[in-house]
Amino acid sequence: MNSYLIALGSNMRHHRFGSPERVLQAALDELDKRGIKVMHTARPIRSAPLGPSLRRYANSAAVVKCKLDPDELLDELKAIERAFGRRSGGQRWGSRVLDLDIVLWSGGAWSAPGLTVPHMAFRERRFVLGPAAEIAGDWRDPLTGLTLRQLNRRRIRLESQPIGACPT
Ligand code: A4P
Ligand code: MG
Repeated sequence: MNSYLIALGSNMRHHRFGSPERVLQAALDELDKRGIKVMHTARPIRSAPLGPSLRRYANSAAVVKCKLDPDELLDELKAIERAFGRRSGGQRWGSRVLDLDIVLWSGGAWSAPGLTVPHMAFRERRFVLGPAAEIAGDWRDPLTGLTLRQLNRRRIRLESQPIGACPT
């Protein structure tokens, strides 16, 4: 069995499910329906958009278990994004009904065209680290050796530095 930490994001309403928070809950239900067992889920947070989109996001994280390898899981996640009406193409980091990213994998690192685990940018993103640390604080990032709790604290410290301050 593989365990994964998945990041969920939404900043558009869905015609059937409704608000971004409800979209995230519906996506978790869909994972379960597809045999991807949802073990823990973080409370959704609201976050200011990073990038060109103007709409605020709902973000969350989940620990899931399944037999799938990372590339197979990514195929499932993309199929769910499509089923929720997400279209490929469009503006990078534009608004989206649903975004599902693989952040961590119990097997460590995976690198192939189209998939890098750990997710390349997660260490810089409070909207990923906050929910992730809530449900899997002791999980270690294989690249830095730091736990999600440590990465989240570090992220918060960096953000509270006064502008121009030089960390020692
Ligand atoms: N890909 C490579 N590694 C992974 C991975 N570990 N997990 C590839 C998932 N996908 C991975 O991703 C583009 C391609 O990355 C995929 O086809 C896959 O083969 P995508 O999800 O289709 O597109 P994207 O999300 O626009 O691109 P990207 O670079 O993954 O963006 P992010 O990192 O997901 O950021 N602001 C707030 N507040 N909250 C957000 O959730 N999200 C984004 C998107 C921007 N601003 C945000 C948020
Ligand atoms: Mg993404």
